[in-house]
Amino acid sequence: MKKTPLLLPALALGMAAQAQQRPNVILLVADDLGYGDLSCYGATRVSTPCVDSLANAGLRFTDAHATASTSTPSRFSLLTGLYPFRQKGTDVAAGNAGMIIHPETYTVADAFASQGYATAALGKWHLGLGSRTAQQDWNGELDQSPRDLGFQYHYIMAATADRVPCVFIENGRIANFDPSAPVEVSYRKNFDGEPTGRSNPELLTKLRPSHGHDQSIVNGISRIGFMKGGGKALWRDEDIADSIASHAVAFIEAHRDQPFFMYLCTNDIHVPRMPHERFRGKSAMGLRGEAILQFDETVRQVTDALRRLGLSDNTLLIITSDNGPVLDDGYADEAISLAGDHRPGGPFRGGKYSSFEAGSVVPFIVHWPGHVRGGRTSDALVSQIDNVATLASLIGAEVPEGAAADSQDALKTWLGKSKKSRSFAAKYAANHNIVLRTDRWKFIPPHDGGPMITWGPRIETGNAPVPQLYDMRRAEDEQTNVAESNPKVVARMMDLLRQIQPK
Ligand code: NG6
Ligand code: CA
Repeated sequence: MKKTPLLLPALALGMAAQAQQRPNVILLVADDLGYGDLSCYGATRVSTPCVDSLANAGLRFTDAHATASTSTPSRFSLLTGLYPFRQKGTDVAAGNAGMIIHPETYTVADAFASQGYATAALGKWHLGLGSRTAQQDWNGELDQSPRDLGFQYHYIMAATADRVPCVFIENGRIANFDPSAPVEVSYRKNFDGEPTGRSNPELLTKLRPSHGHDQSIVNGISRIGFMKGGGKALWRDEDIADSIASHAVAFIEAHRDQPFFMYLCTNDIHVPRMPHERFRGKSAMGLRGEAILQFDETVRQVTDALRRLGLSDNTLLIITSDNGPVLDDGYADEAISLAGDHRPGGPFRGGKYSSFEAGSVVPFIVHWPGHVRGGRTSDALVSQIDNVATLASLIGAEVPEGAAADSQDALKTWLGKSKKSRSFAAKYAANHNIVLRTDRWKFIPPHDGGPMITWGPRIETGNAPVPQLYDMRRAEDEQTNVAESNPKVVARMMDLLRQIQPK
């Protein structure tokens, strides 16, 4: 239970005035947007003018890390300040997973709520809903939701666009609920008479799967998992970005006079990539490029609203991604054939899921006029694990003893007032290997399994039977394993791994 202190009226008044000046915070998290996918990070085959202008007026980090190379574990850390391997069941969640962050766990939203902020989660959620897996009452009120984690408002997708249920959830209930079409969800078996991508490929009018994604069909696209019903509540993929942006803008408008924290997660550029018709034909890279353009436009819609409401100067905006890029992630959207020489992971090796750097090195831009000096880059090593302690520090929230245990206050570095790196960044690959980065080194402990992902995406796993050590100061491409000539560094890394992952 959070306690509200009793305040003397005069004091309360003073605090209210002060409250007006406290900065709003928007944590804008893209999905699967790679280090090399923005033009401010070197992309040339796609242009992201809005993000670029924020980078130009803010601070752009070149060595920023997610804690995982997939979404659920990465977001778990971002919100809790705990590494994903601290808790069982933080892997990529099904659309009917129970809520993965437990209500008693301290979150970044709790920090903001404790300081009188209005808090919201919008867009991609992918951290489970309801107290029990597969037991949700989708047609009533969910018994656990982001409201139990400090978010006073939410308008979210339960999981991902490629997973059922294909509806938005607003404050614990299906948004635009259609009583004539109750929703049923299963990740075990289909509902009688419902078509699937596998049995009814003729109904796949918009996209076909390249691997997996052959179960329930919604909007001419087959998904992972089975669902029935939904009616008018079902989303149209082409409208997802606009729905998220318009709800974000509405939230900003409603809270223009009160400090707010918004965890704003786009669906772009995750699969199925089906951007709005107005982006069609606008990118030489096809649907994946168009989804990047759409992401940039979402950023524009949000920053335009801030400007219109006079809130730009008093809003700290962070733009980042949950994990690295993938081209073919299960739909035949020509992402590979149209990529040309575009390198979605920038100079880094691997991609989403991988132990190599492209899996978890992410764009990271901090924009706050008057507080963060513009036009600069920082090569300090930063990690999203520090989000909770850093934002708590920004707003003067006290993190309770033992909470957010892996998170450290990196505020000076995030605001560009210091170049100090984190001592290390630990990262959880999709195969559960925990890999380490320091300013100088990348370490991948030995791991079973082949060098390539076998179930679809053409991405290197990073697996090797021997320890891998790369000197990141000399090359970002993780090609020359120097483990044998640096046994002491390897021993130090193994030691560090033992320390952060108590048996
Ligand atoms: C994989 C999906 C992929 C994507 C990923 C999660 C298949 C074959 N592939 O299992 O399409 O949904 O999970 O992505 O099912 S994430 O960015 O949300 O972590
Ligand atoms: Ca992702």
